[in-house]
Amino acid sequence: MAHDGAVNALLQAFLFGLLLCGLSACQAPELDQEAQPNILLILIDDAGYVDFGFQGSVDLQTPHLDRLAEESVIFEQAYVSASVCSPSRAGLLTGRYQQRFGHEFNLKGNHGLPLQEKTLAEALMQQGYRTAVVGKWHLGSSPEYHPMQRGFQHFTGLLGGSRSYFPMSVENTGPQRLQRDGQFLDEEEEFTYLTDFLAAEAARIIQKPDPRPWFLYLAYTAPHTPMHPREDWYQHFQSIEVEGRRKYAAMQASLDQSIGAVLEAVKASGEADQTLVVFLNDNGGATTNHSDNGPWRGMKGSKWEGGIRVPCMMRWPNRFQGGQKIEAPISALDLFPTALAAARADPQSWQPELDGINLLPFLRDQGAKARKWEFPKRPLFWRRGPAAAVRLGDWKLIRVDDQESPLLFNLAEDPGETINLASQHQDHTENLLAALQNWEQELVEPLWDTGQYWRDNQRKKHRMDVIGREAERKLP
Ligand SMILES: [Ca+2]
Repeated sequence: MAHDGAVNALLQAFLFGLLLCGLSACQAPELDQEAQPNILLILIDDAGYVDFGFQGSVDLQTPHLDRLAEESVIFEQAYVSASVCSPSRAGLLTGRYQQRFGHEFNLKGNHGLPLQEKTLAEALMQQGYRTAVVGKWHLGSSPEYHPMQRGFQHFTGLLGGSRSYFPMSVENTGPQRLQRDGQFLDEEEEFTYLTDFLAAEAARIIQKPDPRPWFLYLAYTAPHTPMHPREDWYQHFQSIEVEGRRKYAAMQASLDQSIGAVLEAVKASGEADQTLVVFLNDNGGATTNHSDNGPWRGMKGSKWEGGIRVPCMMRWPNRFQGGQKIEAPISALDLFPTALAAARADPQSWQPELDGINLLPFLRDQGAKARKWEFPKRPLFWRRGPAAAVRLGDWKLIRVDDQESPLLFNLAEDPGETINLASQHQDHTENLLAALQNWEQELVEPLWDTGQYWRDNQRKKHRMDVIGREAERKLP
């Protein structure tokens, strides 16, 4: 009978299992070590480099992120692949230089992340993950680009790039309006402040009973404009005299509190030790939100360090030790292969080929005294229309199409990029320029362009005589 047959099959499988492991050697597997971790990818928007306690801020308060930093590996030279929102996300979620598939510029019109590209969510779904995005999408608002068409099984958030932090009217049916799994929300019913709401939604995903590991891409809009603080935090920071900075401080405090609540939900799930938490900013501090990029030259939109170098940390208690600081340059493009490897897939076998590297072997494992390998020396590239850049080792070259010769800096000696060494070091200039041009051979024409105004803006941003925050802030 069918029932007996099934029992027999089970019994045979059990006996076969006993044979395989041998009675004495059959120990419980190291479940915590071997299980696929949950993956929480937290992306924030337009924050300044030093606008966190753990990055040295003196006027802001980010206690939850500071605690996360103590428990995490800190990447001191982390870069995103673009200095504006949409292409940075396109690189992050595909693990590929976004210029390879024409997503070079910020999003415009009905465009979106090209449909032939596969996202990290699709890759992790193949590995048995349940996948969700909460927050800002900004990779296309037409139906074919909807996150639920791109590997995310669940979506709560906005399709657009920014919006009010307060509830919107039900009459608004644009890409700013919040939706949950394809249905517009009645925002006034659901929340009073967006940054708080995203934490509640994230917690809901984390707490959902489901045996599968989860991947949650939590993309905050904060502290992107508009500058909408919560009133209590705004009152809390009354000692900050500059109005815009006071609002920014309040928005950062809300962001920190929200991330704290999400981390608390992870802890309450009992799976904090087997959850890989990644924290990243999508581009440098913007000129319009009173963010502080600290020691770096330039802001959002530029190839200067202030445009592309961002705070980044990772925590996975079961796998690697917290408190490590990694000095080697890393890229947001490394997070795709790192997540794949964490999920027990082989990043090398992923098609199309990824541009980053799996970071896990370069971190000190729990219990290990030393790292297994040293970071490879590899070039990192950037380009958005008229301005492009490449970094290799301590050297960084910026090429702008209306300047006669490229700019060359030694970041170890001159982290503020104030001394152009191009004429003194023609060898480095030529080598880096050749590397950049080789990389460009592999790229395609941009599928859209944001127009002449932004092209000129790029050119002006990279002039040697545009220096200092006041001058930089005149070029949004
Ligand atoms: Ca941004």
